[in-house]
Amino acid sequence: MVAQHDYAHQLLAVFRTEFNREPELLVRGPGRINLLGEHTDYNGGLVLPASIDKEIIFAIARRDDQTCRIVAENVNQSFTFGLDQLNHSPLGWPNYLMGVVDELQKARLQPGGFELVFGGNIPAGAGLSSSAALECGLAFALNKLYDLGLSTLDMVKLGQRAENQFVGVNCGIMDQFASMFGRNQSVIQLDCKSLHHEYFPFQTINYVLILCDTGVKHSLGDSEYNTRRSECETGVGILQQYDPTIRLLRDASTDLVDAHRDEMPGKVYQRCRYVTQEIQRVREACEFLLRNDLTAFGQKMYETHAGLQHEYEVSCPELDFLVDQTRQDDTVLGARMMGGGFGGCTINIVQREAADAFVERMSAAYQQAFNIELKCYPVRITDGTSGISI
Ligand code: GAF
Repeated sequence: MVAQHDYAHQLLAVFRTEFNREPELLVRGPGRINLLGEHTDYNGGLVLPASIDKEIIFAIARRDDQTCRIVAENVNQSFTFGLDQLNHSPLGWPNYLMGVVDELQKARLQPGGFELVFGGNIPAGAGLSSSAALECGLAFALNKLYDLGLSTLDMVKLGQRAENQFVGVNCGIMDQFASMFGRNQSVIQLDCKSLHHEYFPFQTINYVLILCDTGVKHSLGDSEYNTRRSECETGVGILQQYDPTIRLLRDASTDLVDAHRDEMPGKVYQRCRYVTQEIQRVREACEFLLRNDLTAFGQKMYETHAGLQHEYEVSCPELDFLVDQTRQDDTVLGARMMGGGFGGCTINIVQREAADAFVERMSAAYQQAFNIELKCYPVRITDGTSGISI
């Protein structure tokens, strides 16, 4: 993969060829990782994501009519739509962009047409939120170009609504928030109920974050995601009978969930218990970050994985295998599955000098067990969505 600076030049060249002019603006929209706090966002709980150096770059300029012409450089596809003709596209990627335009229009903001070339280095299907990067990057660009007056938080919420409503994926707010609000060398502790957020230092001088991509995406992922959401809502409904102030699972403690175990279907109890414990884990893990104790932090990652595997049941054999491989490895501080589950990546904190050996070992073991080539991505925590100059 070419360096991003070179890649931005490449996009510029495509823009000039395609549209015979210069772009007015270059924007980078990063993907995200999540260190802890999985499946807590839609329960109003705490998450701990960060934006990373896997990103989408946008070269964009206004048009003085209602036409939007877009080129997706990575896949060598183009798509044109009118601002008053937002019809779902079987190509997939245009829907994230049209979703943003749709939400702007619903908010009675009127961007004009535009010409756009975008592309980047976020691996497809790895669960690094290329969708949030697309939504946030376009919202940021149109907000700037058309002076729409949206705040950063407005753009986060707009991106999430685009995904929920136009794309039809019922995600929480974590991915868009991380893509927009990321900060270099920090993780964001986001309270998904109040949307209050705080940055915690994540210094990785001696360590490197490595994502191991299973290369699988089991098809039951989407339906199980929705099932988990409704199991959590069922749990809230039961707890509410005893404490009407409980609106979301984040309002309940693990003790309260335990106290009402007998009133809950077994699976609902398991889900509620995991979520309340996971929220508490994020709180404790942030204390470790303040002390720069990545060893203790890493143990929390293993606890999260166990919860996701056995109680929330969103892992899969490939993810469990990759996490198990690290358990006896004293160059790894922590590992767990990351994101919605049923495939995608594990996230690992690995000693920097042992990183190459780690990748070699993991790749060989995975190849032997599943006959799939393991892709590993070392990632750096960066700032969130912003304009760039080259
Ligand atoms: C997916 C969703 F998009 C997020 O909102 C979040 O719920 C995550 O799964 C699980 O933590 O990435």
